[in-house]
Parts: sequence; C-alpha cells; structure tokens
Amino acid sequence: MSAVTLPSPADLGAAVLARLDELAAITDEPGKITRLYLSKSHRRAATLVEGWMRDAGMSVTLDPVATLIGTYPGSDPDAPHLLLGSHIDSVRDAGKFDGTLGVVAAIEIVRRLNAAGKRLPFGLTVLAFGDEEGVRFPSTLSGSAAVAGRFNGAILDEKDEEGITRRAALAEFGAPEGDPAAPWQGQSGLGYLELHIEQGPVLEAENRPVGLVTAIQGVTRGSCRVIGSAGHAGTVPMPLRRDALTAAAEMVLAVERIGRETEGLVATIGQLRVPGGAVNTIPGVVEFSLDFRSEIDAVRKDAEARIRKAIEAVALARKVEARLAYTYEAPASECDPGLRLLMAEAAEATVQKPIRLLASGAGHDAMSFRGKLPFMMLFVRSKAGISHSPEEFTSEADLGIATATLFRAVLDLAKKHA
Ligand code: HGY
Ligand code: MN
Ligand code: MN
Repeated sequence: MSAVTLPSPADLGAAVLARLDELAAITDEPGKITRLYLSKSHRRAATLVEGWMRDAGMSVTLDPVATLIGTYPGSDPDAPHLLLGSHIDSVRDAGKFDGTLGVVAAIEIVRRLNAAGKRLPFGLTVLAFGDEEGVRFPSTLSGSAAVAGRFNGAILDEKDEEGITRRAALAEFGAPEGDPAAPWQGQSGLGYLELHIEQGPVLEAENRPVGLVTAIQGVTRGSCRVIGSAGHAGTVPMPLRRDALTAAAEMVLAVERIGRETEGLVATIGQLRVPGGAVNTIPGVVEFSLDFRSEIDAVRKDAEARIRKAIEAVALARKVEARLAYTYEAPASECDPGLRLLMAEAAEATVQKPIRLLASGAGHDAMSFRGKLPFMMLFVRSKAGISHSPEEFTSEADLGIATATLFRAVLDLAKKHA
C-alpha cells in the first residue's frame, strides 16, 4: 500500500466538528439534543449518517436492530475487516459529542482514504449503533450485541414507557426483517476501535488531550416498584400510612450509602416516578431505577445482594412491598493489550509521551465485543468532565488530535498487515 499522508489534526478537527454540529441539530426536543433509539430523530440522524458513509465510498446497510453498517473493502476483498464506530443515539438533553464523535471520526478516516484512492490490506467497517444509551428500553447495547453475536432475542418484547415493544418500534423505524441473534453476516473482524469522549475529569486534570482505556467497568441496571397504599393526604393519620414515596426515599438513600461505603462501587438512582401522583394523595406506588457499576465484578455482584437486602429491610419496616428486578448487566471488560499498544504508539506519535491509561466509568458499545473480538478505546478530554448534559464540550483542537491518533493507529495496523 503506497503511503497515505496523514491530514493535520487541525484539518481533521474542523471537519469532524462541522459534522458533529450537523448531527446536533437533529433532535426530538428543539433547543435540546434528545435522540432516543428508534425515535424520529434517530431515523433522521441515520439518514444523514448513511449519506456521509456513501459519500465516503462505503456501501451501507441497515441491520435488523437499526445499526448502520458502512463497509469499505480493502485491497484484498476477502481480507477481514477492522470495525470502527460508536453510537448516534443520546440521552435526553444530551451533549453533542457522546457517541457521535466515534462515528463521525471513523467516517472521516474512510472519506480521506477514499478521496486519496487508497485501499488498506484489510477492509474497514464503520458502525453507527442506535441503542447505546439504553434510555428508551430497559436493556442496552443491543446494536453492538447483535454485531458481536451476543444478541438476546427476548429483549424484542421489552416495552418503553408508552408500552411500545422494541419489535414494534423497529418495524416503525423501517429496520429490515431478520434475526438479530443470527451470526453477523459481516466480514470476520480484525478488531473493534472506538474513539469516545472521556466523560470524566482525569484527562483535563492532567492537561492531556487523549488517554488509552484499559477496561470498561461492569454495570448492573434494575428497577424497583414500591407498593404501599394510596390515601387522602388530609385524612390518614401519619402512623397509619403505608407511604410508597417515603419508603422509596429511604431505599434510595440506602442504595447511596452502599455506593458511598463500598470501595470501587458507584450507585445511581437516575429516575423516580410517582405514577398518577397528586399533591393531596399519599403515594400508593412509586418506581425507581438503579444503576451501579464497578471495575471488579465481585464487588458489583456483592452489591446486588446488599442492595436487595437493604431494600427488603425498608419494605418490611414500612409495611410496603418492594418488587426489585435486575434488568440488565454487563461484566467489566478489558481492552486488548495488542490494540492498546498500537493505539499508544499512535498517540505518542501524535501528541505526547507518556500516554495516560485510564479505566472507563461509562459503559460503551465496545464492551459488547468482550470475548468475541479484540477491542480498544481511545478517550479524548471532556471539559470539566461533564457529559450527558448540554455543557458537554471537547475542543476542536482535541477533536483533531484524537481523530489523527485513531487515523494513525489504523494506518499503523495496515503497515503491519502489508
Ligand atoms: O450508561 C453509560 O455508561 C453510557 O453513557 N451509556
Ligand atoms: Mn457514549
Ligand atoms: Mn452516554
């Protein structure tokens, strides 16, 4: 393969930022960035990204769980593919970099190779997943799970808050028929690389633009439905109440206490609902979510039992019923040492020595490839470590450095396969 001239980080940064801004304008909540899985805005974003993939010389398909798959064959059409990508769905009122950066940067790399008429010794497959945040349905990472060959067909019957099943939402989206659990018909994979914002404070605190991910911490998600007895706020004496909300509040604080007390564990209650709540009614039913994580699976599994016990103790003391269900989990996942070395060399050649290694507190599509394909993540600095917020920010210069690092890693891998 004749040498490919690596574009300047400044040039790459400008191109990537322009596309992130275009994607950021696609939302279901004007004035905010909200693009949930299989929503109208996800559909519009997928159409825009598909166009970018085609313009970059890729052929594009949509898989049965609405992942966009762009392929750019190598000089040897039968050679395995290197997979790159991330996600284009968002949380509610999100930032414009989370997920989208990994997709836009990967497309930019293929666009540059195609414009230069270059083919690598392996193919490139760019993946734009749509269900990384897992905000609409209980479980998450369904897109990368399908590509990685670990899709659980049972989740097709999961319902969102409106009672719409995944299956129905996929049909509405226009996803093609097909069994997402079937082995992926794509090329055999060399590995999976994902560029993502750090969403934490480490790189900024150490004044570093990029960092190498060592592992992604494991996660357990759950939901708890607390059932007490509704009553009139004015007539039921305090000692006779079975207030579902105050019971849930005590449970929430118990979960927080376990998170605070346990080394290496984080625990979050992100949602709490009082269905049909009213100012003058003692809540009879309350539902809340649970999300807790650790780099050490034993710590997280132990926390599952301790959290269950703490919730049951409050329920007993307050004479309410607590229906706790753990709805999703993924174990801690190690990045591949070989790909980490490749990325480290690319980062050192692009920006700085020595490179910072750090674990990922956030979950990512990359973890779906554990045990299936070698994977590696590159982080880029987040201003004040903020994410899942409109305050999320990464500078154009850092976008360029990170994209150049990823590009260099791809070219270095190509040299090893030449
Ligand atoms: O939940 C997560 O860690 C990711 O942002 N979806
Ligand atoms: Mn993300
Ligand atoms: Mn996210």
